[in-house]
Amino acid sequence: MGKEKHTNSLITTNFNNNSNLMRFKKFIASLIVAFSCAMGLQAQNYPAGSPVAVNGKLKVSGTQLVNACGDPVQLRGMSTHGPQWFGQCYNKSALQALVKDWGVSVFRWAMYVEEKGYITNPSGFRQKIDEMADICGELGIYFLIDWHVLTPGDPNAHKSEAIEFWKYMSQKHGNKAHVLYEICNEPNRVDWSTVRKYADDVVKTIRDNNDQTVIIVGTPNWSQDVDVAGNSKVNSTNIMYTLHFYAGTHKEYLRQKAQSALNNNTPIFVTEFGTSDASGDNAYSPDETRTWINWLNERKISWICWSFSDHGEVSSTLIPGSCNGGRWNNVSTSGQLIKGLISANKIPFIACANQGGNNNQNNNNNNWNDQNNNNNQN
Ligand code: IDC
Repeated sequence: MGKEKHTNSLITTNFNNNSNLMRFKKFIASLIVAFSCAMGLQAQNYPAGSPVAVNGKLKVSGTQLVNACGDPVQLRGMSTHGPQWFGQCYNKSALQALVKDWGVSVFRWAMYVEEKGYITNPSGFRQKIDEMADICGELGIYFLIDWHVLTPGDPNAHKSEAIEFWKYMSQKHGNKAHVLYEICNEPNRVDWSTVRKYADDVVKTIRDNNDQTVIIVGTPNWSQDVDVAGNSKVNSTNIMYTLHFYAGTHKEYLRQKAQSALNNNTPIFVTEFGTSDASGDNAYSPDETRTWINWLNERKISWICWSFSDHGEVSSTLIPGSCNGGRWNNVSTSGQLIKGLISANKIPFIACANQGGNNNQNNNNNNWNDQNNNNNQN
């Protein structure tokens, strides 16, 4: 044996030693993972025909969100309310219904920073986000992690916590095709140069770990000043800017502001809107909501509705008590409207091969949500 060892080549000799062989295998495996990550790929298998399997890792081209092949993509979906208050609304069964019955392609996690949110229990909330990211991945929909800056309105107030949070998230989820980032929900009472200082640092933190994932940056005035942000853009690729509207408050003038931002080559993502006024609880405005949604659909701008919760305020889409009973289709008046709008005039996804998901399906995959919607329990 010993003699044989010495007569073999160094590599073969090492293979005679089990622990070295294991180490070599691990090394090769890590090389494969590193190579896949570098290519923007990931090992996760998304369900055939699902939004992520069809589109893969998203990017930004001009003002447009595009799939891994560069074809335009419009995501439509629902946002949580504050998970610190409505945790019972967010679990696998809820997500399955949102995918199957509502037809969402994106789910947003509104991680309130204050108001009994993240800073009260960072590791607990991080763990919950990890779980939700896994569930969305299993279902093949995009998952938007929202650092929900609201009070105070200056995102720099918790910048060190934000940096730590995004470092963790970008290391943990950065190379998954389905995870997107929103780094400050609604800056308010601060100007763009102040928000931009925060954005520059957080974007750098994220880009140290992944250089591709789409990052959506909040804009001043409760994410209405997309035109102002567009005049002095964040210096990185795959950046979009947040536009929010509440149909009972924000109307044509805000669409005009958004249009001027688009004209100035500013990519926009509506990560939150409501059917009510800005309080979330008055002035149900179905006609203005439809006007907005038509406007967004015409421009293939992605949108997410506030909120998937049973809070009982006008903007919440479930009737109070629904979550505890797991009645995910027990919609409020707003919910009825929004559920219809998610499926209406859907812009078909264009199938994209070899894009980082397990895209082994054919062009029928645009029927994915339609088929699912046929199972609607309502
Ligand atoms: C609102 C909730 C409401 C809650 C309040 C404070 O609907 O129940 O009491 O937050 O936490 C936003 C914010 C979003 C607001 C929503 C409606 O992003 O957190 O939720 N809104 O006021 N911007 C404009 C409106």
